[in-house]
Amino acid sequence: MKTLKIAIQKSGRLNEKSVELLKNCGLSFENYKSSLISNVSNFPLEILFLRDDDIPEYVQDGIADLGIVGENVISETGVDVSFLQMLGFGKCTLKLAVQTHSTIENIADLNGKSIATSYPVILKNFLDDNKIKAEIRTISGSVEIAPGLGLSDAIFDIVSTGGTLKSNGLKPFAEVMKSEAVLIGRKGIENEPLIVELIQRIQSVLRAKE
Ligand code: PRT
Ligand code: ZN
Repeated sequence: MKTLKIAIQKSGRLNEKSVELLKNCGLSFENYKSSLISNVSNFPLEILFLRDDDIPEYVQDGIADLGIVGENVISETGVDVSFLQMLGFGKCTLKLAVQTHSTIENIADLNGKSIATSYPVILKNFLDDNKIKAEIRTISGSVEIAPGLGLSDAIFDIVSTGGTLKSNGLKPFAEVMKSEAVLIGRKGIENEPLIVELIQRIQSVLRAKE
């Protein structure tokens, strides 16, 4: 029987819940921090531990059959994959925010302004849809400090509790997208018997949690 591969985040916000979900599905595997691949002993499955940013492309290209990743990362990479199951963890919202004293109050006010983000693709699509012309400044992290440093007029970033925005003197003014962790699969894989079985197991774990 062919061994399937599932890609999950190696470390970070989705790692623990992804491992827990697979274990709750009755899958038995070692979870060493140092290893990048783990074999499931009681199901024909290998687990690949990756940076979350790499997961959508691995699945699209068929290097992995399945993946667990945030919807935001899927949208940002623009891949063509099947959404197999929403997983209910890793929930967050991508928002536009400005300094509390800013004169920017709505998205129309962003015309001619600059916005710092680590999600330029999602932001560009949103700005285009709303016919806003703003400059996108792509930075890889610590986006919240950009307005204070004079690098941008606004930011576009992930928010969950809002604590980080607040402690950096920022306030959100528009919501662009909601996101949660999702099980994705290579296109066309959804009817393969092992995939169907795995999705059924995941769904019963999720139902038991309700
Ligand atoms: O190393 P790797 O590349 O794999 O991980 P990463 O550092 O890129 O991502 P990671 O582990 O931080 O997040 C993985 C996924 O978790 C994201 O892609 C989202 O789908 C989801 N998620 C859920 C979040 C948050 N909540 C979140 N709060 N990702 C990031 N944050 C950040 C946010 O950007 C902010 O700077 O956490 C900070 C605190 O948020 P507040 O609002 O709770 O203060
Ligand atoms: Zn990442």
